[in-house]
Amino acid sequence: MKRKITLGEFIIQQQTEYPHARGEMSQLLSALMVSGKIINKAVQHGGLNEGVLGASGDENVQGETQQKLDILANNIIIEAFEQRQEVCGIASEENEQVVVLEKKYKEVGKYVLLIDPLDGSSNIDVTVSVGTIFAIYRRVTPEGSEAILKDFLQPGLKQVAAGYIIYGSSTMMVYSTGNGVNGFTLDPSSGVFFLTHPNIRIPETGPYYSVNEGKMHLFPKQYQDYIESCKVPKSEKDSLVDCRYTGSLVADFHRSLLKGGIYLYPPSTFHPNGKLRLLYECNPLAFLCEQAGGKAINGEGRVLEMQPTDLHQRAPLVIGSTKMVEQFERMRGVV
Ligand code: AHM
Ligand code: MG
Repeated sequence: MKRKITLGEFIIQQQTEYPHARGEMSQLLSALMVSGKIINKAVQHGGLNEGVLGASGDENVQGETQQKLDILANNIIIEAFEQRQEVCGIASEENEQVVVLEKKYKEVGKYVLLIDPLDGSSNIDVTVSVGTIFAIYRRVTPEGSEAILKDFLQPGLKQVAAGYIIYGSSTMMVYSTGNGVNGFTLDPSSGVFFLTHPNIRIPETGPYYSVNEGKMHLFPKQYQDYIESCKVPKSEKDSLVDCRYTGSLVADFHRSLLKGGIYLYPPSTFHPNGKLRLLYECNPLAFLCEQAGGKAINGEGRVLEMQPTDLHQRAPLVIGSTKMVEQFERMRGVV
């Protein structure tokens, strides 16, 4: 039986399709793959690694409790790119300011990297799936200069690549460079990612809706109405839509991507702009979702068209199977 193609081979194959490519994107994706393997090891060891689980005692810029593994994952990725030349700066959910990779800014560094190093970190201590989310943009300032905020505040449409590494019952890297979405599963015995999910297409509709219903009373009425409607079969023939919500966006999105479904993080009285970060969470997943044939809106318009004004800006998110998101839009009266 022919063996599956590895992620490393796939990255090189993609590069050869662009004869003028200098290989930076390949290097960059490889560095993310290696970082993902190191983070995976820390996540999988869980309670065996003394002192790695639990809260760090600090808060991030948004006032949220940082877990020790949040910080570890953040450091692993930043250190990986400090050794390399492809990226001139990193913006992270865990850092108040942009991290400028000083050693490199006089060199090539034509990309900027935006990361949520460990999404779903409230789940780390209880062995529920978590993940690393990443977005890559071409810088807008000239190569050779220091990266500035402007390089990071680009609409999601400008992403040249985005993806995530999910640390779950198996570990997968799912990404897109704007030419479809592919998924790779880590073989724990060889430490190699193999292409297991080529050309992922999100089903037009699906059997699940994902939302934190415990906060339902805090959501705008249109969201409440939509969520209620998910519980009512439209006709006798209609199958029921089940609720699935882990509290890890990356896990809830991954399920919707493969099985079909809709994920909502609405605005609420606590978080008038929703809780999720536009640059580190909404944009990369919106890019993947659209690349897989799905739809992602901020409740009103396309997520990828939003012009960010702030690094840690939040946005509401409704994402998933096209027909389900469109049904939400009809009920919300935005189309
Ligand atoms: P995090 O990046 O700090 O983990 O926060 C984002 C997480 C998402 O993964 C998840 O969907 C959401 O927060 C859960 O929030 P809530 O507990 O309000 O449902
Ligand atoms: Mg997150």
